[in-house]
Amino acid sequence: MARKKIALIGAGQIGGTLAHLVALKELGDVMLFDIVDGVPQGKALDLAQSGPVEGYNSTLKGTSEYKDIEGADVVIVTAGVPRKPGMSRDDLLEINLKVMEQVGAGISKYAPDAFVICITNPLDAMVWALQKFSGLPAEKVVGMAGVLDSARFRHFIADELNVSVQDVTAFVMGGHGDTMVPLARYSTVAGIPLPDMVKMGWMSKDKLDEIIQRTRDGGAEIVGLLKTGSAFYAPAASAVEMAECYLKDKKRILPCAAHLTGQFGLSDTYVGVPVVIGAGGVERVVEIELNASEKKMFDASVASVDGLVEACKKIAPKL
Ligand code: TXD
Repeated sequence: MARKKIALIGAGQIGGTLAHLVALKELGDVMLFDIVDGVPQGKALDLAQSGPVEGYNSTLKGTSEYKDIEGADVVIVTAGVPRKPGMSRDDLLEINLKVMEQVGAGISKYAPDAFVICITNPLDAMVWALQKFSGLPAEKVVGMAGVLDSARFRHFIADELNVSVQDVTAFVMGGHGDTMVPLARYSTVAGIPLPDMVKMGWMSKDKLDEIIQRTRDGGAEIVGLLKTGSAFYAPAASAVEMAECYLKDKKRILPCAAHLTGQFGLSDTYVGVPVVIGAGGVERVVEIELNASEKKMFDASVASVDGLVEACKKIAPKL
């Protein structure tokens, strides 16, 4: 069986880590793409040279030409610029929207059958635009945020309770950002919902609320520590998990920014919801029931995503 091909658009912090993880897990051969000539080539060569030590057989190459992503089975997009001091949210939106236009054209021309995972911020608006620019079926274009946000939630809970992260599941919905909705009721320790853990005296309600807030601020906490750049190890691991589900038809249920067509009362919106990921891409949206306060938080989160999408439409009227 021929190896799968994984194209990584953007060879920065996350792109390089993605390449390493894909090779370590032998998910396929890697084509690392960036507009900065030399960086994807240099990172790919460095990673290829760790192959003999690690014992992986993936082939890693770097390029600055879209034709080299031809036939990719999976494309993971991290291309874009980060927000710099003095740059407004709209400035960032405008720049990264142009990047999505280029990337969408490249994917549409050379990898129209790929499963595409977008990571670039502002995530929910960028994945929405990338799907439109690429013209790929919406079930084949998803955004990565929920897996990362719930991994942060899981880590904090496991750390607090001194239990294995493997036994903690967590659910985070909504847009990626301050308005994300961590759902305690649907998050569990060995199947026991978190509110029950509070009742059992394992954790105070205040501590749980503090962890929920820390999860919401998870990205900013890391930016604050690193000072330059944002998180990249956990974001890369999260996207690789999504890619693996698709390539191995695992049908796992993961929170992803997915295209909604009526679910949760929303249409033509990308927002974080639980979905089944398998060989068909997003095979099903899991429409869980939200209580009144959860619904209020989710609606507020959707409204902030809508605001970004409206701003995109103003910048690029053809969307
Ligand atoms: O949960 C999530 N979705 C996120 C999102 C979690 C963490 C970080 N998140 C966002 O991912 C972050 O705000 C950025 O928008 C992306 C990528 O983060 P990374 O840390 O990898 O950024 P880098 O190191 O700046 O890498 C971006 C690369 C860089 O090498 C640029 O040269 C390249 O993108 N770039 C391009 N590549 C291809 N084509 C174009 N047009 C282009 N423009 C810049």
